[in-house]
Amino acid sequence: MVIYRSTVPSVPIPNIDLFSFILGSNEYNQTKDLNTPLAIEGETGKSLSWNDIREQSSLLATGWTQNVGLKQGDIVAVFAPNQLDHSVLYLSLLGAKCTISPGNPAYTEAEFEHQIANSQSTALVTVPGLLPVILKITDKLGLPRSRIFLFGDKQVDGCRPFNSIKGNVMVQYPLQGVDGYNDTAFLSYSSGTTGLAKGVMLTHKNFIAQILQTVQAEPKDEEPVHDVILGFLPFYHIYGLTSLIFNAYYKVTPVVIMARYDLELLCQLVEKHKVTMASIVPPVAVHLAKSPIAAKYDMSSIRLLGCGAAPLSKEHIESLAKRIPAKLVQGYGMTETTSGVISQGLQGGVAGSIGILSPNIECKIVNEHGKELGDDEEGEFLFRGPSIMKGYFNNDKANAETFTLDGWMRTGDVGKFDTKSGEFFILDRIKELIKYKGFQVAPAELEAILMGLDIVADCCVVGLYDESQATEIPRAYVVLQPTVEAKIRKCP
Ligand code: 4UW
Repeated sequence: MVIYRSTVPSVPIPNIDLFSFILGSNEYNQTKDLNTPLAIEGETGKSLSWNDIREQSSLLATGWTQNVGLKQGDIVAVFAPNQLDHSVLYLSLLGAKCTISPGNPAYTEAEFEHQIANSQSTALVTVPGLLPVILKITDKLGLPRSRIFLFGDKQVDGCRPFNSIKGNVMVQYPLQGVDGYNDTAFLSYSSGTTGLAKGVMLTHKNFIAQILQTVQAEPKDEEPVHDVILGFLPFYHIYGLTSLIFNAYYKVTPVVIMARYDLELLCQLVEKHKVTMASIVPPVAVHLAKSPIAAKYDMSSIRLLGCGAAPLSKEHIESLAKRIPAKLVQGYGMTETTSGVISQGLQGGVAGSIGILSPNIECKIVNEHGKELGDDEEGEFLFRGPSIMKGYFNNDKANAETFTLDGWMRTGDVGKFDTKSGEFFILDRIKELIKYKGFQVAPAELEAILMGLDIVADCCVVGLYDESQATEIPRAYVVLQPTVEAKIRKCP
């Protein structure tokens, strides 16, 4: 049996809470100017420095406890497009020893309701534009408006801006009474290998491991670079949450925040802020490579593009390189692995590979009967290590299906370890999941909508890959009710 381990030495993970880990002193924040812009709102240029974020999140942490009455372990749902003070909100809730359940602001009403009810959230933060739909749900579920908070500075329909509840003393860290190894920092939603979205319990340790593993894998002998990151990946999704908030702020790297993806604005911001790094997904790579918009701008400041969340073909990699001569590194991760576990790293890798294992992470590859396979053999990836989730929230069945008895987590992704290059490749997906532009689409959810229609007797939704856009697109196969079928047949 082969257990793959990283070629990079392991790194110890301290038992501390994530709030204190990010805000406590480290090798980066001891040497950088903490009063310069760190979070920069792309459209307005408004910004927050590391010191602003530290002070505001610490005051707000006290406010959540003293002025709102949130208690350790309370779950707070957050639905919003990327905001300037998203990091302040997240850190403040961690400072108040709460668990954050971030969700997609583009959800439908049913999806919002599923997450709010399933997570058992006792408070919620959103933007005024989403209030009408959120209030319909929270009123129904009995979550009072005194527990619904808003980004911005306006009170709307009895819901307060969260900035108004700041306390007047800063919370002291390290926090007392938080078990970083076991307590859940984020309850993110993912459909995993089957069915509807489930709460993924990610501990403080999972995030700290993810950050330290990433830092550990970086080349040590390079001159320090003053990077600026472009941040359009959503802060609710694990890829954006780790790369644009926790990893960036741990290393005090400025992030230019975009509320949503827009190619022209993206290019303008790259030019204006001399962006050096961006985390992207395959459809964005295709846009950047092919769109005449991108050709109008100077993108030469970009030195590094990280791409993941779905496969990117060699052809697309080559056409992007012609337009942006930056290093493109591919990575692979899941919500359940707290982001990247295999990555080409800054040193790059073979085109089309996903790279090498992160330190601390173990991988094995098995066939459909669970038999362990060896080098160059294709099978399902299983992982073990400190950034792998604690489990699904209140879902023994899914946990039993996902974890083996000796603690390996199944991924539903098929790949191999290629001996020639020494790198991993991802080749297929055997789980019920469609990736549309990097976003999760659960076939079960679309099937449930179709089954709700009177004319549908049965259906099945699958993802078909569209090479031109580098994304899967859902396709439904439907069996109509016999009466409808008969009517159609009668049509001339
Ligand atoms: N190639 C093919 C890939 C790839 C992939 C993921 O929505 P989730 O749960 O999570 C993500 C996370 C992506 C990510 C995080 C950190 C990181 O460094 C990185 O690389 C730059 C990417 O998307 O979906 C997880 C599922 O997405 C597929 C795969 O099926 C996985 O189970 N996936 N990365 N490079 N497929």
